[in-house]
Amino acid sequence: MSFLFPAVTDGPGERVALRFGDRSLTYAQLAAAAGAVAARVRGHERVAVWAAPAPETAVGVVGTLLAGAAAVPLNPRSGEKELGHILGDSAPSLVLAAAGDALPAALAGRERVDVDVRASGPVPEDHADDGDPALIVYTSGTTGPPKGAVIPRRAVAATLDALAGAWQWTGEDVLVHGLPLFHVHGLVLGVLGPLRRGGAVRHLGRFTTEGVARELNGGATMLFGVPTMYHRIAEALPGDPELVKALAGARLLVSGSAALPVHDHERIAAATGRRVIERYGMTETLMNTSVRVDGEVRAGSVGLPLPGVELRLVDEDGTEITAYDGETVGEIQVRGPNLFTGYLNRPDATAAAFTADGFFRTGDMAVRDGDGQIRLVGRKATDLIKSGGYKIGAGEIENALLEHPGVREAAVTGEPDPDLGERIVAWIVPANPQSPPGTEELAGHVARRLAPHKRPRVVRVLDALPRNDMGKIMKRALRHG
Ligand code: MCA
Ligand code: AMP
Repeated sequence: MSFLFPAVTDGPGERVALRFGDRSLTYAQLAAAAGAVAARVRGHERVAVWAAPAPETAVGVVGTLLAGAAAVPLNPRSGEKELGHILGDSAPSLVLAAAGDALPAALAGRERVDVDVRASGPVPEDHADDGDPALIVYTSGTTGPPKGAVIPRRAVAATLDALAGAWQWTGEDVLVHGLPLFHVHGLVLGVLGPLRRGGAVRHLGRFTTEGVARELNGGATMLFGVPTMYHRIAEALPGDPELVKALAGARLLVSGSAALPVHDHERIAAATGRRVIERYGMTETLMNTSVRVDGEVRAGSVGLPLPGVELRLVDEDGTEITAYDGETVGEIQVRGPNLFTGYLNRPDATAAAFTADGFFRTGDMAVRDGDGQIRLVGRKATDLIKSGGYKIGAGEIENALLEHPGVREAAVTGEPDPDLGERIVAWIVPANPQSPPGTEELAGHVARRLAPHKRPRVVRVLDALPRNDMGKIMKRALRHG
């Protein structure tokens, strides 16, 4: 395990590793508390972690990794259907949570271990193989329920070390963010990243521009966020000199999970003199490309392939595009130590995701500029929506909507949104045209079954959905106005 987090075992013991609000843990305290978790987890294969924005989540995941087991982070806001699916699919034999956390009924029959950040146990010897699973992270596809991406330990190490090079990220850095801890961005980059470097992370609990200003003005050096967060920062900057000062003084501002609008990039640059760096990744691949801290920063560019990542663009027939012309569009395919090993229990989906020569098909469309920098231009599948940086499959929301008694037919699309990037729009044919269910009713229904971030923001009622001769819904015909 010293392999993943040398600083936890041999590092600067008295230095602060984690801070969540007014609760903080030094490296020595983290090692002791994670050691205690590891003693309970040893011998288990997969362990669920109730991934609230709290130090117990970090201690639970590190303890699980110290024990050589795999952690399955759970969104504490997951609805009953989504949670039921994840638990049924990943079959964790333990659930780790903070002592005070009230867990939902879906977790009732499972053995629970309370994570105590003041507990103490020895750090076990590391017997894990670098191909062993570290994390199972659930991610949405176009149809059906989310799939569990099995992320091996080597991928975590490879991606974090590649980013350290690109960003000159060291143990001196103090990261601030308010990202959720059940996805790669907040958990792998945002928590495991600082711990691998021997640095610190300060989590905001929930994202606010005030929190960002306070922490960056109070010693934090780096900020990670999704574009929605940078949009809210860009909106706040003109009236907030503290925020201007905070961003201007930061060593590094990084955006990812979705495209950062050029307008927001430019507004932040104009107000603070700082350019936000973009990196491009996926749950299945961790990080593929990044702008380098010592390289040229161009709005809209996600930079160069990271060391160790083989990246190619291919056209419709799978032929590699060799042009560096900034205009020939192809699908990004990647290969390297940063990749997942497959979708849990889904050999069919795993096989479909890879080419014969072992490249992962990202489904992201891009061009390559003259200097090799990658610019993303869209996605292959229109049924994948990115809202607030969360990936959301249209199919899973349609299925949830169809379970509402007031809905006869449903189709879900994403529409441009200045704050969220895309907003989820539900087009429904009501069971009773006289009394269609309203937006709040359907949003609440989806939030309770799946998760609040998957709820439709807009509901549009139609007499019939546009269909082609085969009966397939023509989503492109579903446009407002
Ligand atoms: C609203 N809420 C509801 C309902 N409506 N709850 C139940 N039922 C409802 N009908 C609650 C929400 O839970 C929340 O509660 C509050 O109302 C506001 O919700 P919302 O409007 O959705 O939140 P927001 O403030 O607009 O969120 C914006 C955000 C968020 C903070 C930017 O979208 C976010 O955290 N995004 C990050 C996504 C991310 O990390 N993606 C990484 C995956 P309360 O007020 O209590 O909070 S991509 C990835 O990992 C790859 C590898 C990569 O490249 O990074
Ligand atoms: P997820 O499956 O939630 O991990 O999301 C991965 C997807 O987020 C990628 O396939 C991209 O479509 C998108 N993404 C991640 N980073 C960026 C970025 N910097 N710019 C544009 N899209 C991004």
